[in-house]
Amino acid sequence: MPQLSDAPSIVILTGAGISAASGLATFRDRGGIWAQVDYREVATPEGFARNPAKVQDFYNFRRREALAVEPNDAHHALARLELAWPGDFLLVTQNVDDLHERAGSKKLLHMHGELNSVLCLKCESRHGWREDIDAAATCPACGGTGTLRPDIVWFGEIPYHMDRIETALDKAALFLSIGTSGTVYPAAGFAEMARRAGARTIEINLEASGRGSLFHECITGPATDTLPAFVD
Ligand code: BV8
Repeated sequence: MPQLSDAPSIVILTGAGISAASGLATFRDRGGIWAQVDYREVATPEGFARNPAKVQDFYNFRRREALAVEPNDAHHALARLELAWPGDFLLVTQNVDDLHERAGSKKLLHMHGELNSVLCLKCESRHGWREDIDAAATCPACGGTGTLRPDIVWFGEIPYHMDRIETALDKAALFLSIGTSGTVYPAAGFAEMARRAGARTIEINLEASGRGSLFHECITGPATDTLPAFVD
């Protein structure tokens, strides 16, 4: 663990690898989600326009799956780090599950949306949602039927909270990249942005993601082991 006084401001980026030990599949590892499903069919606005039922089924399945699992030691370690951190703290997750908040994280932004939220295509309202979305689902705000989509940022859409994230990266003294392959932009560019702004950058991953020049340090192994060791 670095001296806390050396790191008044921290930004942490998490990806699917942090939820792997809870039982949720990652995307690009062997046997991952994108090895089984074509992302263009289920995670783009064009795919949704072509076959909304297929997209709803994909997210209904993942919503049910995420509700059935529990946060792991890595999620809990980050919640403890937030409590102990003396300076500004921001946890940015690419994950659409709610395991960070269920572990107790509060200073958290979901840049790719959330499985437990729906977006109405008619009135643009957002609502907490833990059920399947089917063709009969009704928008709680406008009463529209069949107008709800998962509140997920698909490829080609603009990720959420970018202004707040970029402001935090600009003044970060420490940047942690945890359990992400760093292949999807703009998140894949955060380490470089933080490093350029003067942050110490650390990758914490099962194995090095091969982006060594971006990081001052790389800690390898399952996040459930390495993160508690790093934090405590
Ligand atoms: C945008 C939906 C403009 C949610 C997801 C060419 C060049 C540059 C960019 C582009 C390009 N062509 C297209 C683009 C843009 C595109 C993009 O980046 N494409 C890539 C693929 C080239 N990006 C976009 O379209 C984004 N929008 O750019 O808008 C803009 C931006 C800013 C401001 C203005 C305008 C929108 C991206 C949204 C994508 N949505 N999916 C869902 O269904 O879940 S992406 C998908 O990948 C996931 O959702 C996830 O969020 C994201 C990242 O994946 P990872 O979390 O990293 O998972 P992965 O499987 O890859 O890696 C897991 C890692 O964990 C591995 O490294 C593994 O080793 C490790 N691991 C495994 N087990 C453990 C572990 N680590 C530790 N412990 C373990 N136990």
